[in-house]
Amino acid sequence: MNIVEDLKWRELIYATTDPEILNVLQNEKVTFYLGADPTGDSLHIGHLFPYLTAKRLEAAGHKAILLIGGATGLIGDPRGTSERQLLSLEKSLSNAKSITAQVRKLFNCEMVNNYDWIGKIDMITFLRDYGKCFNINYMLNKETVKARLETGISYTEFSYQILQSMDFMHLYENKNVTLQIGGQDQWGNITAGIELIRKHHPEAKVFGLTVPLITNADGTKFGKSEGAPVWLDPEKTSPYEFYQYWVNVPDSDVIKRLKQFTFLSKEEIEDIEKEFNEHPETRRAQKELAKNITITIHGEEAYNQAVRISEALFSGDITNLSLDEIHMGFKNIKSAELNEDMNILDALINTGLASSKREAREFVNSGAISVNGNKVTDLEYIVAKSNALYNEFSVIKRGKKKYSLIHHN
Ligand code: 383
Repeated sequence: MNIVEDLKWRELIYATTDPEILNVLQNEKVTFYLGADPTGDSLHIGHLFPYLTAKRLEAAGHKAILLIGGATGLIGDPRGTSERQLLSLEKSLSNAKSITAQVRKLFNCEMVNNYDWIGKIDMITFLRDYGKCFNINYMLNKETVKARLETGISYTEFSYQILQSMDFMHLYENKNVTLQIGGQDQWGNITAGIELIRKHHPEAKVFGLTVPLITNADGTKFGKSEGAPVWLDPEKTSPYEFYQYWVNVPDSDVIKRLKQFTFLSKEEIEDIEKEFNEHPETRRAQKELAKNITITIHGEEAYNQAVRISEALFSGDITNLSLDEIHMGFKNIKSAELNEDMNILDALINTGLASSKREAREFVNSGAISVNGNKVTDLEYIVAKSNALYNEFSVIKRGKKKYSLIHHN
């Protein structure tokens, strides 16, 4: 399969400004760019999708330039229904540094920061050379601006499209960039850039390509785990949590995600899909997805660790985990603070694993309870600090899936 067939098969193309770009991508080598603003100190998996698409283009022989919006980040791409809070210059610079390092790990390509050219343009040049090329009506018609006319939009955010257009032109003139890619939400900014370039260079052949917005089959927002974004920064989302996110992708989305987020070939994915259709219960599709993407982002070692933590938590025997691994595995699991040793029945109630003494007794009697991997059948059993892992943690497990962590003070 050539690159265009591959992109189409994976459903990675939402729109192009001109279908001619598809011929160009198959028959020529282009230099393209993708930008991100340093609004936070880490990218999340929503960003990852266009970056992986960029990697596919790069693997097909095209040259990628990744732009960090040191300047545009100070202005704010209009979105939603309210104005963004301005970022301080320090915050923007430090975010840009973190994000650059993050992208560097994924990509070994040229990176640029638009602060380097936009930061140098004076007011008069801005209005004469750029502002003059933008018709107000045209600018008002951009979806992101239109969506804000009711609730209000500052002149600052309104101007954003001009800045992103300046980037495209700058990169066209200086780096021979002829294609900008981005998410569906970037369509207005990308097309504005093409218009600007054409006004200054009527002969220019420049293109835009957008990737679709990812949606979950059940209508929930993609890329969030319990309301919080799944970050690429391992300090914000541990590799274990990251792995868990992918391993828990519902059946309805998993084959799509394999196409969008992994570099597995069509044959490999079709093979997984076949097994998935026959035996979805093995969850091989989810495991392959989680493996692939965790290795891409965090490396092989972090992946192995994530699997080890998952297996330990599944079996309830966490005695082989390091203290760090226990912390990772239990980050989102409720822990109970114990100031003194406690009888198992009280501990079950304390951790919410049982709602009454009667229920707690039933669980113990039926053999459903284990502490640190050992089955507990004695109703008088004491959950003691002296038996705790690292003298700090005890894990109570009820049945196959329910756990609770006890933190002994
Ligand atoms: C700035 C200057 C440029 C080109 C692009 C930019 C950034 C762009 C933007 N992008 C989003 C961001 O930074 O705001 N104006 O959060 C997201 N991107 C990518 C992709 C996406 C977009 O970083 O759809 C998701 O990740 O385009 O929302 O010259």
